[in-house]
Amino acid sequence: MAGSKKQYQFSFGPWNISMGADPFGPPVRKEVAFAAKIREYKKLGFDGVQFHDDDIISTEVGPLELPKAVAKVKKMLDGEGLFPEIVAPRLWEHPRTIDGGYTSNSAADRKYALDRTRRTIDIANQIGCKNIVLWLAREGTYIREAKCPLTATQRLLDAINMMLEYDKNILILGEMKPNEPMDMAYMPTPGHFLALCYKTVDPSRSGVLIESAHSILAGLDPSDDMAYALWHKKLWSVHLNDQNGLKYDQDKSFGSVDLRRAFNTVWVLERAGYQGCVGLDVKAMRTTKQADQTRHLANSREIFLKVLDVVRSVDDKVVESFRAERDYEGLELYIMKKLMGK
Ligand code: XUL
Ligand code: MN
Repeated sequence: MAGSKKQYQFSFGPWNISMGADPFGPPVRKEVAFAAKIREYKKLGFDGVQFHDDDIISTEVGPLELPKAVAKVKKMLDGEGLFPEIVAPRLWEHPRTIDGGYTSNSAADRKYALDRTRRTIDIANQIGCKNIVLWLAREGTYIREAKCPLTATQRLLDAINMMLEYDKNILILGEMKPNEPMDMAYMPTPGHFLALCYKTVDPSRSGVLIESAHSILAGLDPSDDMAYALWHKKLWSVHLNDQNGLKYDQDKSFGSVDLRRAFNTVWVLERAGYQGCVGLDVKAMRTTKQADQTRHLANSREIFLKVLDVVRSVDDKVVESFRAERDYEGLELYIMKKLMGK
């Protein structure tokens, strides 16, 4: 029944083709122009583009010129047969977001964050995208006493409600991460955000995007996090990648650290009938040469598809019989042999 198998669609963001700068050293690869990046997608087997608002148009563009500027990018996507999967307000680079956007102690800075979010929704509308992703990068603290955590929670809910009311068609996808850049984030895990979803003015339009590395950084297993959100029918996108323990956010190629963890992730997505895109939020190693700067994307996609083959070769009846016998040693060897191709 090969023909009836689900075909996954893949996406990534322009930031995933990067110049290799890190906090300790400058760029090591040349900048690739936006249009050139867009031309890479289909060649690499990708269909969807993930955007920040300022990936589409500069923050300098005023409201009158906005439709024309966005139309230019939409035309570029149409020309390549690509679709915009998500748009996210980049609320962590501007001087007004130093102390957070929605949870900043400064009323003027909170206003900036809300205005910029409305503009992001306008951009998403113009480009034909309903998914608004919120990575709440600076919505947290370096020291606990800096902000009132109760007020911050309410401010986050008020901001999401503002978005849902501003546009009755958009979906809000929270992308949670426990730390970095902040010491502590107010919404450290998808579970936290899911609880907030049910308090919004429209829970049916409030959900999550889960990134593997972010779950790992929170000490959680990405496949369980994703399964939990899938059970809530609220997993609307993913950022698959990998992470070597509790360090800085590494965005390693999918499955490159822990193949069994990757297997469990794909197993959960496949068995639950996940409908979203397979987003790959992966970063090239700093040592990668210019000519290889998209290899991590192609590799991650290939690893996903190979792991999918493994997942599809697992016999549910065999799994169920091991479970019925409480023979988890046997089940473990069965899965390990699948992963080793034996
Ligand atoms: C940050 C992160 C971001 C978001 C998009 O860790 O994952 O790239 O995915 O804003
Ligand atoms: Mn991400």
